[in-house]
Amino acid sequence: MVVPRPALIEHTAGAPFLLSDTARISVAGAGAADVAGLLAAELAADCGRRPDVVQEPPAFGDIAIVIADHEVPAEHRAEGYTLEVDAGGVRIGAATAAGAFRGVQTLRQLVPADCREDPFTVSPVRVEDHPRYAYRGAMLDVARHFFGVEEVKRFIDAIVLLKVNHLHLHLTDDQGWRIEILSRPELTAVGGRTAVGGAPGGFYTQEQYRDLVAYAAERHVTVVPELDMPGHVNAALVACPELTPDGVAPEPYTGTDVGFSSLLVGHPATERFVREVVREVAALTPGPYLHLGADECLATPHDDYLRFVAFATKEVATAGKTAVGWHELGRSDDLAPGTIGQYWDFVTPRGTSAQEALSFVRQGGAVIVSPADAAYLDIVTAEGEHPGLAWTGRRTTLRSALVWDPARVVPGLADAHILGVEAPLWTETVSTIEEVELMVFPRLAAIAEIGWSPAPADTVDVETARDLDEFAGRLAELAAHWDAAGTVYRRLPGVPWP
Ligand code: TNX
Repeated sequence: MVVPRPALIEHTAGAPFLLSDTARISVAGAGAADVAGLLAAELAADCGRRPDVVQEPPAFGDIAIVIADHEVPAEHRAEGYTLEVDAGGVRIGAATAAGAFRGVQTLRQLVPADCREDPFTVSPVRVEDHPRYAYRGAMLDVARHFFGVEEVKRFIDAIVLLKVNHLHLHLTDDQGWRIEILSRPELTAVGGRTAVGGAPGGFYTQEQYRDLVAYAAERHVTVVPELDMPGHVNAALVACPELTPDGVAPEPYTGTDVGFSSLLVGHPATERFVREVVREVAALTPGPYLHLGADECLATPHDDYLRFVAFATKEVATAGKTAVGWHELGRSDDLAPGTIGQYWDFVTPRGTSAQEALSFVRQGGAVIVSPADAAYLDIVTAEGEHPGLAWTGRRTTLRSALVWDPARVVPGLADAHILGVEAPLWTETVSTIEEVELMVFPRLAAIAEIGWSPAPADTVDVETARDLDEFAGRLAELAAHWDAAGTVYRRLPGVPWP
């Protein structure tokens, strides 16, 4: 029954709802018709029937989508919704189109996966739901291996079912530059050609990228573009040799090491480069965030690193966006105010990572929590598995992905300063979209549950709060929908898979 677990779900008495051939989707309120159009398309794809969308009050047996402020309490308006199912019909109430769209995802999961049966029924239920965190993200590394627009759209289709609302695209790295920059066509013409292990490169033209961002936005997903700097820049240096100390381009890189490349800090050509790429990507981005990476800068001297991130986060602010960076960015106490940190160290912090994460809060920002030993979806689930990396030193099982809590990772970092959670998929070893899905599902469902479902009570330990067996039961029901949609997932042990 529904992943992520809703804040409140009540199975009510009475006869089930039956979707007849004459059922319609009745809409009221701004944005309801668009959400209804997506639901109609989903019912057509999943169940082989497309109800008409009508701007009329619902009749017996219709699905109603109503968007109005009073449908949800003020504090849950952004994405909250109610869903009621009984013999008379289905009703989704929300204050925003985003809320209604989240409610539609719950309905899709309540509809039987084998809904081609004529007519299908949905058991009576009442749901009152809203997310714990505003940010629930998935990251796709399109730099190590490239994934085209249609593949990323398919990925978006799969993540929205879990109410994931941010797609972080890791657009640049040593192995490739994937976003067209009009003022520097060589970044993609040269830097876009390569990928790990000699795989075909590729890039998004600005037009393709806009189309992708619009596709995501229609599904209430915000794209967060990442331009990783000052490290992870070999592909940019190959394309723009004026950025190197001697003006000589390095060799293209198709291996999987990290931490060897760096921009030349304080160099006027570097500043011009940062300004241009940040401005163009900001202009392509309707969402509030632009991610600067700034991780693993082992080839950048410490003082240069500090100087660079102060400069670059302010360039992002000047371009009208909020900078985001991996937690190393918190080494600087001179970030643009409000800069967001993304914590990637373990569920139990090591070294200075906790301190670095807290630095974002001191500077008026917040933190996205992505512990590498729980939320990195490229880490193997079993020893010797391929694809996958094993640098964390332990497998990331379904249990490791589920049994932790964002507010119990960094001491002193509570929900008030946590923007949300994100599960990154790095693609050094992942080269097809099927492999992407195999790594992402089902573990993304655990991260989505942590991001959406209510916080466990302070008095309850996290092992007790996250009931793996109960989760596994809901996951198995969800998997029937994955099967129907052709989404690939790994049949991890401990789940009664369909
Ligand atoms: C670390 S943690 C990276 C990436 C790698 C990933 C592989 C972080 C911000 N960067 O460069 O792809 O590990 O798991």
